[in-house]
Amino acid sequence: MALGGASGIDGTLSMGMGLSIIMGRMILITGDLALLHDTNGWLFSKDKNISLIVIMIDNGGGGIFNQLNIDRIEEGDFEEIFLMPQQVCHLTLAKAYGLKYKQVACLDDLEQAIEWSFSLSTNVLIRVCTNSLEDHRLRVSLNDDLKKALSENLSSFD
Ligand SMILES: Cc1ncc(C[n+]2csc(CCOP(=O)(O)OP(=O)(O)O)c2C)c(N)n1
Repeated sequence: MALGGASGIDGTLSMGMGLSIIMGRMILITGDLALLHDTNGWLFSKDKNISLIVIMIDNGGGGIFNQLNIDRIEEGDFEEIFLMPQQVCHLTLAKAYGLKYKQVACLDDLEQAIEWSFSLSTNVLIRVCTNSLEDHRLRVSLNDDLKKALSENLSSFD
């Protein structure tokens, strides 16, 4: 089962841990900032048998804001106010909590990392690095292609 926080970024890890206690192994897909907001959720690991696989998409902060075209705001620093990139190393943090962790080097490695995490039956952190600007451009281009394909198909019904 996959779990994703739809709105607030606080407490996503704790919610995943809680659900995993009741329902067994599951995957939490989270951003690097959201995870940082709630790493103490891993304190639940102590003396409990929890298998929450955390797949963290690390794009160096709140990459979602790159999609809103608000980089042209008149005042304030977009990076400081919205992206908020942090210096904390999530893998070192995971180690401090006694977790197993893995860095995924490329998308092809992701499947292997997930298989590895399934073989462990414990809490795991998998870190996947992406570039939020490139991700945004890819989404826009996929969106444009989809619109084009749909309008071509619809016009063939005219
Ligand atoms: C409690 C709370 N504070 C602030 C926000 C505003 N907010 C929405 S998304 C986001 C950044 C999330 O960053 P990250 O977890 O790295 O995910 P990404 O943007 O890369 O998808 C913030 C601060 C929120 N939704 N909830």
